[in-house]
Amino acid sequence: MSGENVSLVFKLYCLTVMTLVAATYTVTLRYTRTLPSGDLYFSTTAVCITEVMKLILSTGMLAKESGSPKKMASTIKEHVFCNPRELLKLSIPSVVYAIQNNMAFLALSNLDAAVYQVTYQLKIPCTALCMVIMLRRSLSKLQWFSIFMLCGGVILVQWKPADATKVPIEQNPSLGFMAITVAVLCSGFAGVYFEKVLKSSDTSLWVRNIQMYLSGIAITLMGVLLTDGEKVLEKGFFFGYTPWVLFVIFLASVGGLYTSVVVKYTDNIMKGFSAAAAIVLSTVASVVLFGLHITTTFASGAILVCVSIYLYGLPKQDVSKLTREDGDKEFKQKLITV
Ligand code: NCC
Repeated sequence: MSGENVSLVFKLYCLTVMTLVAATYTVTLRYTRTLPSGDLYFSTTAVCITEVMKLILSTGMLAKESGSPKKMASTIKEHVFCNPRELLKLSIPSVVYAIQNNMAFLALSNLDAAVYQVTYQLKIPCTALCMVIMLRRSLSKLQWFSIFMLCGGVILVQWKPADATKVPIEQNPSLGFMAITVAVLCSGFAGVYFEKVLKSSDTSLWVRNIQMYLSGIAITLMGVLLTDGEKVLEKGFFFGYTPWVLFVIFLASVGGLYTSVVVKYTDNIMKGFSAAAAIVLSTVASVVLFGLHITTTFASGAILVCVSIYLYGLPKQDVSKLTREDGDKEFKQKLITV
């Protein structure tokens, strides 16, 4: 399937699943890190197992795409075993994502999930900046304005008063905010780097994922040894694992794969805009279907999100940037169709 002929319904489906999984992931991860029981699992091992899961799932997807085991084996041989240069190229986002994924655990061990989700939205302008620098995308002043408006809108839409119930663990909010800052920078850089590599050749998404997750396993395993090595040797790799921890790993794996599909068929800025639209639309659907009561903060955020989408899609006036116009029109058209 090429980016052009995949249906809009499929793109919408992937975006919606990605957004719902991300919301569930953050809340569940926070829950598993704040339980009163002393048997807290090692977060580094969960990040590592997630990479293993994503490798297995991507190999399954490649098998489906290849059609025959023989074809799949030759693809893996050509792109993985006989291509150390490409493996090395993909190890860069792999390291950065490994840091980001570990930072999410650190942040959610020290901050409320709602505070985390709101602050994490700074990744929207950060990603746009990376796209301008790394992909040489040009953005008009109005598009920059709309990106910051989107960021503000998503913050308002997701705004919930921090959970005042006392958690039975010690927290360090400064450490939590530091972890979010690092995660925001990592998300912007790694997302755009992966998109650049993916779109600069015809190599299958699943091959790119396999290349990235292979180094991901090695890097996150190193993270386990360096951070929790002694304790893991003493208590075991899977110490403290409960069904909830397995659920976090499942969500992280599925969410990661859907993210890669979304980046393949849209782009990193569109991912931010569409995820925002998905949050707004799903809440509006809940109002219609279940009579959910919406707050003034949500309504103002939703208006900001809609206006920002409209502004981002407006054609640029600058003649020197006409090459981006078609893409922008297409972007606007897609979001209007949504
Ligand atoms: O921050 P975000 O994504 O950009 O992080 C990308 C996540 O996807 C994984 N990934 C990326 C590319 C690829 N080819 N394979 C992958 O597995 C990375 O390892 C990284 O975990 C978002 O846009 O908000 C999003 O947020 C994450 C997550 O909520 C945040 O990182 C917070 O911890 C979502 N991940 C999950 O829900 C599991 C992602 O779907 C969307």
